[in-house]
Order: sequence, then structure tokens, then C-alpha cells
Amino acid sequence: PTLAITYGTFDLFHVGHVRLFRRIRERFDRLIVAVSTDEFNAGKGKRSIVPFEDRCEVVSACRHVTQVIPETCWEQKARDIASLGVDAFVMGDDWQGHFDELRSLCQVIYLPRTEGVSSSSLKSDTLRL
Ligand code: C2G
Repeated sequence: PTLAITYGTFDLFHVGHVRLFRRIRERFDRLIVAVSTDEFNAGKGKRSIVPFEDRCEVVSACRHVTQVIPETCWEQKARDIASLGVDAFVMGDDWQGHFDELRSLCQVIYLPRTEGVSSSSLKSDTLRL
């Protein structure tokens, strides 16, 4: 069985995340999702509304997801790919080109983002209600 991995914050889980996972599973048998911890997010300059444990629980409940692991640092991707036997590293294309060094380890695929939805827009739209 083929295995893909993707990384992200997945705050305010939305249809863009679901579609990314679904499209990955159209290509691969299994999908591991690495969810950014609150501490790692702080390093990204991001503060999520939903705490890490809850973001993991929500992502785990998605039927397209095989397993959830924590993302604690930028450098873990190469280790994860090797230790987990990953066939493909997949991200939305807002990351186009950022992880091409991983092509020596596995397939690297960037899929088009879902337009019109993002955690940040959901946050700001809610504030305007
Ligand atoms: N995404 C998408 N469509 C959207 C919004 C997000 O396809 N409308 C994708 C992004 O391209 C990304 C994934 O969903 O691949 C998760 O997005 P974020 O939670 O915003 O994650 P990010 O902050 O990009 O962190 O090491 C990688 C980082 O952890 C990625």
C-alpha cells in the first residue's frame, strides 16, 4: 500500500483541508497528517484558535486520514519520510517549490489550493458578524 504525508496547522478545519486530504487519497492508499503543535505554530508566527489536541482530534475524525502525528519542527520531514516509509510528500501549492529538496527521498506533489476559504478568512469573517 502506498503512503502519503502532509503537514499543516489545520486550524478551524474547513473544506479546503478536506478536499486536500480527499485528493491525496485519490492518489495514495494511506495518508499521515502531521499537525503543527502550538509551540511550532508560534515559531511560524501563527497563533491558532483551536488548541493542538483538538486540532489533532478533528483531523483524526476525517475519514480520509489514516494517522495523525505532531509536527514540532521544520526539519522533521526528511526523518518522517525515512522512518515512516513515505512514498509521497504532498502540500497545497501555496508551498510550491518550498520542499523540492525532499525529491531525493520521495515524490513531492503540490496540489492546487481550494479557492475562497482559509482559516484566517473564517476567523476575520466571524469577527465581523
Ligand atoms: N490548504 C488548501 N486550501 C485552502 C487552505 C489550505 O489546500 N483553502 C492546504 C494548504 O496548502 C496546506 C494545508 O491545507 O497544504 C494546511 O494549511 P495550513 O493549516 O494553513 O498549514 P500551513 O500553515 O501552511 O503549515 O511544515 C508545513 C507547515 O506546517 C504548513
